[in-house]
Amino acid sequence: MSTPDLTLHEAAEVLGVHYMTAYRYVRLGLLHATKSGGTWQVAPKDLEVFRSGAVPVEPGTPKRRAPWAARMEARLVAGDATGAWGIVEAALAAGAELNDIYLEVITPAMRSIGARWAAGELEIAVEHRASGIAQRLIGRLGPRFARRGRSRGTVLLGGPVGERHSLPLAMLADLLRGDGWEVSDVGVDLPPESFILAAEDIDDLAAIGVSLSSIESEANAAALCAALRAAMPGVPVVIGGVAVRDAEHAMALGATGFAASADAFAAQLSRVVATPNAGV
Ligand code: B12
Repeated sequence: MSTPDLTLHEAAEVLGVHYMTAYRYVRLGLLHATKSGGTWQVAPKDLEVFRSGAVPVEPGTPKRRAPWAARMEARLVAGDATGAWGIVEAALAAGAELNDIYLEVITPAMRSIGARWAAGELEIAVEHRASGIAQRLIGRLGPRFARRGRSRGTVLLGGPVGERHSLPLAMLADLLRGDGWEVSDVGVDLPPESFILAAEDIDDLAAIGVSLSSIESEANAAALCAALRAAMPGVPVVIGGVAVRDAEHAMALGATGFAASADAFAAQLSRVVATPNAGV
């Protein structure tokens, strides 16, 4: 017979800490617990993992880098928005940069959730709930990416008709803002005509970024690239996102350029500013 789960009060007693301290461990994803009938339950094996130090007690302790992404994933899967924000705060307090929170914490957590959903391990409702929490985290973090001073130019970002993955676009927008660009994020599922109107409205348009996460919207992405290039000659139209395999795929979709990541795109944009006719 297996040993029964402990209540969080019992787990706190075993650990010799106050209940609220044990609760904080759960919130930070340090101690795995599940909620049953309104109370937290800790499996003896999870308590052992915690006690063995496999997950460090103090976030950011030297030489034992805290597994922030795994903790974030646990909070997102549990639907625990407060705990997820706690992970963000703990990671920042331990010295993580804002970019790291997006690229090293939230992104791997969301990708893993996507893989687990695709493998049939997680219900779609769990993935949707996790997306909602990620959206709120981005909403709170976004304003911190703002840079003072003159903008380097404006980048227009959006996704084609049918595309529903707005989170990648929102994170990309903040990462570029953090790099000194003004960003106009017109969102996903946008008809080419509206995208073009938004482009025509920008005086200092440096480049257009099209985001494609779902291969189902590939044909619409190609139509969007063609329409943008016809309406905005000379403006680089770069495509990226998890559904774009490589530069060859990007060219086949009619883009003028490809970037495999937000960092790669930022580097390309910097080259445009340094040499205005270089293209992206
Ligand atoms: C959350 C999510 C959803 C949410 C989206 C919520 C939202 N508001 O965004 C919902 C539930 C709506 C959803 C729906 C679907 N989804 Co979904 N989803 C995801 C998931 C789990 C996370 C996406 C995310 O937030 N990633 C985190 C971001 C930051 O990471 P990122 O994509 O790497 O973004 C970075 C870079 O790619 C880059 N980048 C992004 N865009 C661009 C653009 C340019 C120009 C450049 C330079 C760079 C760049 O910069 C970003 C920031 O660093 C992914 C899993 C995954 N691997 O991404 C699946 C995933 C993208 N979804 C998938 C699928 C299959 C679907 C559905 C078809 C499911 C279905 N049967 O209904 C639908 C399709 C909807 C549609 N038509 O678009 C597949 C896509 C496979 C494919 N390539 O076609 C994935 C990969 C899951 C999987 N493992 O199978 N999904």
